Amino acid sequence: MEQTVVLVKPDGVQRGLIGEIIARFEQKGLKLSSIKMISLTDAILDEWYAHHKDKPFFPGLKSYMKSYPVVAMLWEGIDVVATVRTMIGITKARDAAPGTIRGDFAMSQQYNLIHASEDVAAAEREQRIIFRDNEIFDWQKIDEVHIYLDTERSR
Ligand code: FUP
Repeated sequence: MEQTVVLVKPDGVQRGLIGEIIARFEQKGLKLSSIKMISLTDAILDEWYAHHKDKPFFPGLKSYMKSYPVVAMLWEGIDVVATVRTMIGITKARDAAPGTIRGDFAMSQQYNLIHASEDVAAAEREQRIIFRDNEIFDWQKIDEVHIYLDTERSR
C-alpha cells in the first residue's frame, strides 16, 4: 500500500502538537509504519529541499529546520500521499482551510508545523533519506477491514 513521509517540524514539536498530529492521522484510519525523533543536518536538508535551493528563503528555512529536533513518520494507506496533503492544508498556514492541520493551528508561511510528501516520487525519495529498512514495520492493522472495502484493499 502507498506510504508518505510526514515531519512534525521544530515549531510543531515546540508547541506540543506531536500528539494532536498523530491523533489526526490515526483517527483518519491511516497506519503508522515508522516513527522517530531526529535532528536534520545540512546534508539532509540540501537534498530534501533541493528544489528550493536558489530561493531567498532557503537559508532561513534550513536554519529553522535545524533549530530543534523533528518527528519523522511514515504513514500508510490507499492514496495516502494525496490524503495527507489535503489534511495538512496549504503552505501559507494563515490561509489554510479550517479543519486542516495548518489551518487549525498555524499562522506562518514558514512556521507551518508539518511537512508531507508532495507526490509518490517525493515520498519514495524522502523515505530513503530518513528511514533505514529495519526501522519500517510491516504489521497488520486489525481494524483495516472496517476502514476499507475488500475491493479497495486488493486494488
Ligand atoms: P509545502 O509542500 O506546503 O510544505 O511547501 P513547499 O515545498 O513549497 O515549501 C517548503 C517549505 O519552505 C515550507 F513548508 C515553508 C518554506 N517556505 C518559506 O519559508 N517561504 C516560502 O515563500 C515558501 C516556502
